[in-house]
Amino acid sequence: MAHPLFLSVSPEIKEAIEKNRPVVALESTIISHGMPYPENINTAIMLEKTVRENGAIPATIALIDGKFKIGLSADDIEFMATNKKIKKASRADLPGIISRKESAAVTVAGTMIGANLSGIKIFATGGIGGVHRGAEKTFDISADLEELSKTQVAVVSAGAKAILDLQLTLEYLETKGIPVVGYGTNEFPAFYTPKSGYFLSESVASPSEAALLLQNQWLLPHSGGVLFANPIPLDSSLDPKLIENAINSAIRKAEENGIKGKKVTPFLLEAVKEITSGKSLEANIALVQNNAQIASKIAVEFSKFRPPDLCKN
Ligand code: PSU
Ligand code: MN
Repeated sequence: MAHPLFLSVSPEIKEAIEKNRPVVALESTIISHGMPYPENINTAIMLEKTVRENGAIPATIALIDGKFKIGLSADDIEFMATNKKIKKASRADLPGIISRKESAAVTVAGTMIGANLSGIKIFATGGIGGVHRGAEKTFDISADLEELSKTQVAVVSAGAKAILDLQLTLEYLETKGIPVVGYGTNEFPAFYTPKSGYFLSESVASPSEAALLLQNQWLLPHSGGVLFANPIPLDSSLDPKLIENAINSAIRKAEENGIKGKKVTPFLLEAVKEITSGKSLEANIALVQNNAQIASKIAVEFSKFRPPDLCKN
């Protein structure tokens, strides 16, 4: 594929993609807007290490000086973790930021676009954005959902953040034809806890089963992404009542402060962290690590398929 001029892929990742070796994309909004310093930088470094330990090559993605950088340097990661003014870029923000040669953290949607442009098919994150509680009035629905419907990247998540309306998020995913696949579970996880009470019709039990599902998804016409829902490990999971109360207080606080648009998600995550005395942050770190691990294993299995496999019938 011809690469646009605004795509800059690290030599290690470029070679891995060309040789069909496993690569896992990692996002930068979680560093710049999802976690405080220094937990954010430590998590970003830990995730890259986790991916390597599980047999794949990490590709942390951000916009740096107007280029989609695939594979951040240590300096880039430090910049994303410490710069307080860094923007948060989703699909709609990309052309402007690229044209002005600005830097920005990319959301799940933004990371999917960068990954797909460079040929990376597997991406690990914490939780996707979704339909916010009260969306019937605010229309606040993350562009992550639309992106999942059209960009062929697999997103390994712990479900959608519990600050959202999970039922409406699942309905939206269904309408958009996005496969939501439980990893080792038939219940949609609720980010900080493994259970939401909403059940899934699809699940896989192993990385190879997940990789096969991806192959077949991408042989179908007009298919987009796949959302893998991988529950937080039980020993890191939070008490459901504690987290629900914290979320309700955080939402009230956001309303009182008139928080809107892109600021909603970071504001709620920070407020929940304060209310739970940091417990939500610990859980968040544990679940992304778990997702990075599973994503790497899926990437290893997926890399065993070669283009000829796609043509066999
Ligand atoms: N999950 C987290 N922390 C985060 C996010 C998700 O645990 O910071 C980010 C992701 O980048 C996701 C974004 O794409 O929040 C969704 O933002 P919005 O609701 O504004 O689309
Ligand atoms: Mn939003």
